[in-house]
Amino acid sequence: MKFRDLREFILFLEDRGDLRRIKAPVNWDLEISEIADRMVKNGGPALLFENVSGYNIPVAINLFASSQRMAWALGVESLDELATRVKDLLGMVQGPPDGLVDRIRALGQLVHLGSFQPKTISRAPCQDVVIEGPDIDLLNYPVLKCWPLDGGRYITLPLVITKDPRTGVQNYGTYRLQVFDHNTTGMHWQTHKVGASHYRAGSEMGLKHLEVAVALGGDPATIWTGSAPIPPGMDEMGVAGFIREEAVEMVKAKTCNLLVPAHAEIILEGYVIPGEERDEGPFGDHTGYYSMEDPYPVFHVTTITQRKDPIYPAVVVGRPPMEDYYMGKVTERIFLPAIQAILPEVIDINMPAEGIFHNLVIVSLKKEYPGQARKVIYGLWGLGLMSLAKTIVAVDHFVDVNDPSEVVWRVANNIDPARDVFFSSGPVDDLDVAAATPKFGSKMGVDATEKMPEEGRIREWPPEIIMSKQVKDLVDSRWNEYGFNE
Ligand SMILES: Cc1cc2nc3c(=O)[nH]c(=O)nc-3n(C[C@H](O)[C@H](O)[C@H](O)COP(=O)(O)O)c2cc1C
Ligand SMILES: [Mn+2]
Repeated sequence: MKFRDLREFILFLEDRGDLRRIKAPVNWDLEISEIADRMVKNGGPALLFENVSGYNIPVAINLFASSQRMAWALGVESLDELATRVKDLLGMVQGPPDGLVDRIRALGQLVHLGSFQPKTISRAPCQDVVIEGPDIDLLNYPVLKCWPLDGGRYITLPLVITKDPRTGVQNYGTYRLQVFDHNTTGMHWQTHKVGASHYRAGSEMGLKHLEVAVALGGDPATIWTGSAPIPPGMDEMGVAGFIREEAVEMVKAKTCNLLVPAHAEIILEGYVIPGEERDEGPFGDHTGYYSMEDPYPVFHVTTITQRKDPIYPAVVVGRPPMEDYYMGKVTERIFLPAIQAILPEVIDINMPAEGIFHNLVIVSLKKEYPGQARKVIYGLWGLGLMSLAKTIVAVDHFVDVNDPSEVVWRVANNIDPARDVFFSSGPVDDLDVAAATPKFGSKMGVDATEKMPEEGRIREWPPEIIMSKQVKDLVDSRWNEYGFNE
């Protein structure tokens, strides 16, 4: 299960009966969005719209919109396989391997890692056609308008590539692009994202232009890395290579000094000018609310390269769960071992769809000393984009964080609100709708673990209700006798 590009993945999904081709004419203006939304909510297949009115370029959507498709996209049948590989890798990096067998395995992995580094090739399908000057028109692509109050049409699944002007290291991020006209778009990298930090560094250094390339399509693991908060300075393409167990092939962009994925469908090349900003929005966002107008940099497209017959990839976000939930869930699974490397008492984490990642995090931990749940909550608030988490709820290790019924039952029972709910403040997501001011606001920690005497609960914790094994066995053995199975 290795995909060179988007079309191989599409054919694979079709082969598995998990992709539908729609030949009926459909409109880019809200209609595709409504169809895609219904399909995600009903567990439907990936969609390839082959007849978008006014266009001869098909639109692929919902490619990642289920746990199974997301796993396949990353080359595995189940995400656990990938999480285990990440765990092994981290174990190897962290501590010295124990026995000889471990040592050989670790060595093998390291050698392997080398071969997963991106490779630069000189001729690439994404550059089969080169479009320049007056021929550039972003509206030649079936860019979607997703929701009625949207301020325009948005490119929703781009891989935005920039280079840190201080270090030269490339970053890849999925930041939507509002199409302003034939050759400019908004560049919606939010404050806490790596693209925005490159932009601020470029401004400080007095750069006239910050080069930007945007890849649409590519192999699915590469596309996904754009949505993952890979630590800055770590090359996403190395991560994609590790996931696919095969190096990602890159090619030098035609007109800027950036490497782009060779097997993408379409590449937009251009730049942003530090200081030049324009209102972007409104946009029906993954919060389930519109994000209203806000100034963001303007992306000037100077060259487009593409395949001869490109496929245009898109997602629609809105009230959860939607496609981005499944993309983010992988991040949660893959980053868990990394979090455990720093907070070893953490057992599991769940960011439920309704909490759209930054609103609600549920974490279970093996508590051994007083205050440990708070240590974990504060620890998470110090980790990368976890710093944006508005509410973190901590439960004991035996609680299944993925079972909302159990979580609500335990939390509601276990907390003495004045003692166990505590507040802090810090950076909040640009998309937060509640904070009084943008970007800064309050946070809530909920310690729903069973309390120790030192934590202020001096009464003994009551036993949980569990029927005795003797009686269970008795009832099992007499079940038919009661007449229930007749
Ligand atoms: C479908 C989708 C759309 C997204 N749109 C945006 C966006 O417009 N702006 C943004 O800052 N982050 C957006 N994100 C989240 C970022 O891609 C994510 O935070 C990622 O870590 C950014 O890359 P970076 O860590 O290199 O900055 C989106 C994620 C997904 C899955
Ligand atoms: Mn990144």
